[in-house]
Amino acid sequence: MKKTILVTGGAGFIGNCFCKLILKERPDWKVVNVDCLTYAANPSTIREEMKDPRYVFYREDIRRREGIFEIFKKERPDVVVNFAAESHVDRSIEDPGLFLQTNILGTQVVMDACRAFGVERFHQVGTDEVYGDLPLDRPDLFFHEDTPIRTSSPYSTSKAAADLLALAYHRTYGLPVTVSRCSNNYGPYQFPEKLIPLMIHNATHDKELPVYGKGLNVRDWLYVEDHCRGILAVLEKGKVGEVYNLGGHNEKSNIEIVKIILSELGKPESLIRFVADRKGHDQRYAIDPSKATAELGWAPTTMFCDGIKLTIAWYKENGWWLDECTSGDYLKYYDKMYGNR
Ligand code: NAD
Ligand code: TDX
Repeated sequence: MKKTILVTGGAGFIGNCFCKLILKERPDWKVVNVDCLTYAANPSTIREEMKDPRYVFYREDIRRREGIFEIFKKERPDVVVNFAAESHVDRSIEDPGLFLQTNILGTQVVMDACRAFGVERFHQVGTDEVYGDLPLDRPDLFFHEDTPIRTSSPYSTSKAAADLLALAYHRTYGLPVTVSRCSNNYGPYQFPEKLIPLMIHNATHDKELPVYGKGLNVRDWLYVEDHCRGILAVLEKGKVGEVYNLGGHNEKSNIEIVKIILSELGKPESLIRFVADRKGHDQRYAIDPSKATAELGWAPTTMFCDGIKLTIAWYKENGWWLDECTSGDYLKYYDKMYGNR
């Protein structure tokens, strides 16, 4: 069936993967990508999609009500998926204000446009970080959809506020909202400020690998395409007003991840440098995805041992993409974050 799907943040890591998936697997759908291209978006990421007649790109900021309403008026989307966000925890610790503006007020603008023009679905892309963290010594505990919201960083707090606002728009105005909360993603096109691409980039250039604290914090890693298939499953089979956790029971400590990357690249562990810990650093994330599996028939398909090889191979073959990301302001960012750590 013909549909127009409007994706915000579609030039970023996960949003672009989602656009690629829709163009490939839903041949009747038109994809409208609205992204203001912050530092986190390398325009080369969307180069291939731009050639597709079913893909339209608008450079617009979700905080700019007038611009967003204009796009809705022109495109009349059936479905809206909100990926656009400031997404890096360390940056939120340095400058919380922008996170509150984009992640909360930007989401409000997009939902107001949905109400004004009418949509079949507004989907909010959320994170497991809204549940806070779990202790390292309780491997029996997991995040469920009804785990209390208990955020640690300005980033996770802004994402929690956006989730709650979306659910409030459902209850108050009847907006057909769904929310997904996913664990840490990895894969091609991730900006090299996040753990996995940063470590691949540094190891490739024989630079030190800065591991926070003792490297014992645990994250639950999911291949980015599995996340995108989960979002599509929520759109097509999920119940309005519901939250779905997406994750693949793939917990690894940061030091394990770093050692896997070094070994895959044939680089020595002497490159590891333990640095000052992140403020308020969450100990462990671990998703229980059983609701998504039972209700949507969704389960991840890429095993970590395969996904990490695919990912490393992609960054090796596409060094030019990383080089584009790490030129210009990246060096200033890197010095500020890691210079005196
Ligand atoms: P990203 O930082 O790679 O991409 C974000 C995109 O949003 C960029 O293209 C950026 O230009 C755009 N953007 C930012 N502010 C904007 C604004 N005001 N107007 C329009 N566009 C704007 O992020 P990502 O890792 O792809 O994350 C996408 C979404 O998924 C986010 O909402 C994030 O909170 C969520 N999420 C991410 C992960 C993860 O592991 N990366 C896990 C769970 C949830
Ligand atoms: O240089 C580093 N050294 C290090 O030890 C960096 C950048 C990170 N780390 C640690 C901190 C975390 O324990 O690695 C872990 C992963 O860090 P990030 O890649 O920054 O991810 P995280 O903070 O877990 O948040 C991510 O997952 C949930 C995404 O950035 C969020 O957007 C998503 O919502």
